[in-house]
Amino acid sequence: MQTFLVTGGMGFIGSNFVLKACKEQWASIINLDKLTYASNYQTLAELEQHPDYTFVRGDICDLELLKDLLEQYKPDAIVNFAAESHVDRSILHPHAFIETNILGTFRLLEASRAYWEKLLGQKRDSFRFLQVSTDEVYGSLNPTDPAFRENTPYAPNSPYAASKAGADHLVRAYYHTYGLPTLTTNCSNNYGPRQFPEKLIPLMILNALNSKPLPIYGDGQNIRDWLYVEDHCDALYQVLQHGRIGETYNIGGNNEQTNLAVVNQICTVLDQLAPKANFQHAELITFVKDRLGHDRRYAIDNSKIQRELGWEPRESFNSGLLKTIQWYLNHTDWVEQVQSGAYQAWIEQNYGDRNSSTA
Ligand code: NAD
Ligand code: TDX
Repeated sequence: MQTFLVTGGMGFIGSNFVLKACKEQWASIINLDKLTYASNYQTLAELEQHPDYTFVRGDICDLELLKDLLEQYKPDAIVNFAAESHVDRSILHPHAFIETNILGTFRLLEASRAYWEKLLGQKRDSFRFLQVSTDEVYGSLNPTDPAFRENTPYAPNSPYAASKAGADHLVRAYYHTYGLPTLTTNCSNNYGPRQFPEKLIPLMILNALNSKPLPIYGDGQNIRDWLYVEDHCDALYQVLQHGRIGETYNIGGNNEQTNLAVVNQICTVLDQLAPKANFQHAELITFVKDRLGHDRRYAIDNSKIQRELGWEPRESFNSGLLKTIQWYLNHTDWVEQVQSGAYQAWIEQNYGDRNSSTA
């Protein structure tokens, strides 16, 4: 069996990838994660005794640690999920985004290059460095613009997007300059189990369950393309196995939705699964001040990954959203853990004074 060094595997997408990798025996996993606010150690508690899983707490900015881990575990691939990932936080406090997303990726590339250059034969030929990136690097689309393709010029608009773009450029440079066998994926908005409830879908589910306002930025007409997280993980595995080195693959759900439509759909499902006696959940919708520099629309053209690797999204938005809501309803312990005092304090500090009006 192969060995993958996964970074950020205690976060949302990384943890879903690690679980799938262990369940479907894709590889032995070494999970390197700093355990920031966005991670929850309990997320992968079920793997603690798994023979193919090792957790290491650490920072991708720590070059010596990276070199030691590569020497010790001799992975066949590195899958870089580790990142600061929340756009609103990047607007308020960009520093950590530059550190982890740019400097951390740079250090990981440096360690990977030193390791890969010493490999021999088949192990060297088959080694891969996979950079897990985002559609936000391409900037914002107008309603009639064609969807992002792999050759769409980068035009990041938020500090988060700019930091991911910087990292992607470094990955590209390490392929072109040193021949490091890299792959880059640019994926649209993921949803599913284990997402930290600062992101739209889990935030709205948990606020609605707790009868709290559902804050919609601006007019609610911003469009995102939503992909179920397990479909994303399958795509990443296909790219690792069969992607052409040095290439970029866009990954999306063919599922453009306005934010208001997404939140209304969550409310409709919750009216069925967890009805309130006196009101319907949609009555909690509250329009609030818009995000600074809020990108209007993202859309992904999936044709390259579909054509070359035969991947396409499988989960429909209706069933994926239902599964996601059910997961949050069935995992109240996990929810309580992530809704700790520190998280609540951050929300109060940053959004407590937001101007708002009830819809
Ligand atoms: P997340 O915030 O849920 O998880 C990030 C994980 O990285 C956390 O476990 C955190 O502890 C860890 N981490 C942060 N800084 C670290 C560091 N310096 N060293 C080691 N670990 C560190 O993020 P996510 O939503 O799971 O996103 C994972 C990756 O996928 C990111 O690179 C993100 O840019 C990308 N992506 C996310 C989406 C999405 O919709 N969530 C879409 C496309 C791409
Ligand atoms: O309370 C909210 N109200 C609201 O209207 C929140 C948290 C979000 N929104 C809007 C902003 C966006 O238009 O919903 C949309 C989705 O917001 P987020 O969940 O914060 O995601 P987004 O900013 O689109 O970025 C996400 O997708 C791409 C991930 O967080 C990134 O890591 C990923 O790269």
